[in-house]
Amino acid sequence: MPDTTFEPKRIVVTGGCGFIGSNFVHHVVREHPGVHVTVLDKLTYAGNPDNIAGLPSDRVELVVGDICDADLVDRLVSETDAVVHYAAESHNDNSIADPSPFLKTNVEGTYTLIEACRRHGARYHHVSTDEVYGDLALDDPARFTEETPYRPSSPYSSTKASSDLLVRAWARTFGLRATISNCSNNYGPYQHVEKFIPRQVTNLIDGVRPKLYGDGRNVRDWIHTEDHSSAVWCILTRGRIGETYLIGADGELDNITVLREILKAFGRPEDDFDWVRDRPGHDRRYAIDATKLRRELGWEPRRTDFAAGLAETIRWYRDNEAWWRPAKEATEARYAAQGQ
Ligand code: NAD
Ligand code: TDX
Repeated sequence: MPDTTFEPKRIVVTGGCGFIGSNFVHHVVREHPGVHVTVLDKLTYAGNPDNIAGLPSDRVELVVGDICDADLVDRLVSETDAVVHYAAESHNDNSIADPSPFLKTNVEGTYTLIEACRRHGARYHHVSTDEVYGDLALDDPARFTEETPYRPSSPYSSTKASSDLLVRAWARTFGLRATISNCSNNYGPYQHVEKFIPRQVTNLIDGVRPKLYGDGRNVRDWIHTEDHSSAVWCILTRGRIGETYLIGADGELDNITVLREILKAFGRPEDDFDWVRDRPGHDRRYAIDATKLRRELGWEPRRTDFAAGLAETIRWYRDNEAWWRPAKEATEARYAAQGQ
């Protein structure tokens, strides 16, 4: 275990009105009382200020703006101890339909942030994805580790990989005080209805059949977003500068198994769904080996009962229709245009 701890008093959280970033903001407010959070968020279709509504105004400030706005970013970074960077275009299907905002936000946005952090000597944590490693075969005993070569498949994952490489280069060349984490698939409340689990749950609430891509056997390694947040805090405060840590909770499941679990929760027969057009370049399997994070920093996930976490998430979508309803129609129209 490291014997030095970084204790930030002020942090900037980019993308703090999105799914995972807002969970992190709640986590910090709840678990770390001395810390002030400035959220920088552009409020794209995926950002919703309601995600952080009700948090104490002396602890959390929302700045609506773009991470590509160098002047704004410079000012905010000059006033903070650390930046935790979640803001991104995050959805693979959207990146196939139009890659351009992914390049702008994920690559140029990261560049803008790390330039400001190097100017002001701020600590920087970069939130990334296991998708930078490409995919594994279903029968491959291997899992991703920090040593796995980068081999991204989609426009989304290639822009995330690009941003990771910028951070590595800035750490080595300019001494940027950076860490990187690559996490597996998150689930939980406040996830946009374009993503797999919320899409199927809200379809079923609407009496619409769920939609499964390909043969349904693609494997994702699920982690509750609360466990992702505790891992990011752990790396921010105790991780070694310049290091990458993989985050995962041993949650491998194929899509059809997850879908059948959701159908069961709605009392629907297990084949009550539609097969739809597969995603081009669809990654087969993701699997994380989080040994480094567990051994070196002593982190452990707590929300490892997937069935319980899924039931709670379904309940949240049933109870919070006003939150997801405004995005549902446009999302489904987009999918329909793509034959999905
Ligand atoms: P999300 O799409 O729910 O939220 C993204 C947030 O970023 C939104 O609030 C949006 O308004 C904001 N944003 C987008 N472009 C911006 C810009 N140019 N300037 C400022 N703000 C901007 O995403 P998410 O699922 O919460 O993912 C958050 C981060 O975690 C991303 O970096 C993603 O790559 C990473 N990640 C996600 C998963 C997952 O399962 N969803 C897994 C591993 C890593
Ligand atoms: O309707 C659907 N039907 C379906 O079968 C949708 C929306 C998805 N799928 C499949 C595709 C994937 O195999 O479900 C799986 C999960 O899909 P997504 O929710 O789109 O997630 P994924 O592409 O795995 O990427 C997610 O995890 C890694 C996040 O969106 C990324 O931001 C993160 O980096």
